[in-house]
Amino acid sequence: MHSRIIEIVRTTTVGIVAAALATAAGAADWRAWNIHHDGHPNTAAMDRFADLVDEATEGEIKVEVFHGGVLGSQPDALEQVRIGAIEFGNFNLGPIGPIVKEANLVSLPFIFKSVPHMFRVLEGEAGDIIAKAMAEAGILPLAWIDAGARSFYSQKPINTPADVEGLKIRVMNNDLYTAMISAMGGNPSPMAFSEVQQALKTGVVDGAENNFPSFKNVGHYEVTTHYSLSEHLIIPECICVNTGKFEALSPKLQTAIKGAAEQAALYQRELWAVQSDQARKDVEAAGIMVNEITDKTPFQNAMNSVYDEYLAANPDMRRLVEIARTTD
Ligand code: GTR
Repeated sequence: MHSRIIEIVRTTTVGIVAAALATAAGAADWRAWNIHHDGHPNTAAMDRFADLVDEATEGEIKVEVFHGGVLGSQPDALEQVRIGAIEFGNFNLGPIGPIVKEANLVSLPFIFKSVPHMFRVLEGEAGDIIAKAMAEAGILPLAWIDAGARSFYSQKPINTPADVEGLKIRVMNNDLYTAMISAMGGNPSPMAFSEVQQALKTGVVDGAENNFPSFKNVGHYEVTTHYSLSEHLIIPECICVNTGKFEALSPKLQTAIKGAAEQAALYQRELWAVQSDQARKDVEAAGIMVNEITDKTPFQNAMNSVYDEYLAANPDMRRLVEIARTTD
């Protein structure tokens, strides 16, 4: 081979090997899954998280956030984080319940009195139990974030459980939600989040349930007319990481990443407070009729059979329920 070509090949090879070694020994590119699009508070918070990780680890860990669920549906992404194919995720605890039983505490309808009550429970013993079980399953929660309360929306107002009777309602992937809808006489339809808008539009389902920012961000308000404040579920979310990859990091990097997640979570909670009010105003301005439900007792009573059956089948969950109920 001509000596100049040999030289180019040699230096290029040295360059590639050096770059590979640098990545192995130094900076690592980690991926984060986010289901939301621009304009949702969690999208801004996940972008902030990536910046904070970069800063706190001095560029040793670079996070690329993939928004809009492009890396897969939530159940798929959960599996990918468990096996470490994706490192981080902004997950809702609802779809974690089928994998980590303890996480199901938050999926029991009306278990929390308010969002602050939910955070007090998570910040106490119950939160520790849930976090430990999630970490053992490979999805370690670094920080809890706000997702407000979920309410029903449909083409008619819902004021009592009888109004749900006969309606086909989309739910997230968790047997507790199918039981919840069935207990009101409705037909539950578990479905990926990305399919709900079309399903509402074409009448494949009659309604769904979510918080105001999600209702607005993915255009569900464009294909429904009424949002009824049942607030039947207050489900927290997390910024989570693959347990094995996180634990393989130096203690210094672990502290840096945990700190970044905690700061991003505080930012998310601030954004949430402002943007969920704004989302409500925006959908009302677009014509959505929002109705208060003054007496939620009939909904709560309809859930007695859901609790009875769930706790009979899962007696070990009684303790977590007891902790939540006795937390002020
Ligand atoms: C949103 C939540 C998402 C997803 C979605 C759904 O409020 O932030 O993680 O769970 O609801 O209904 O599938």
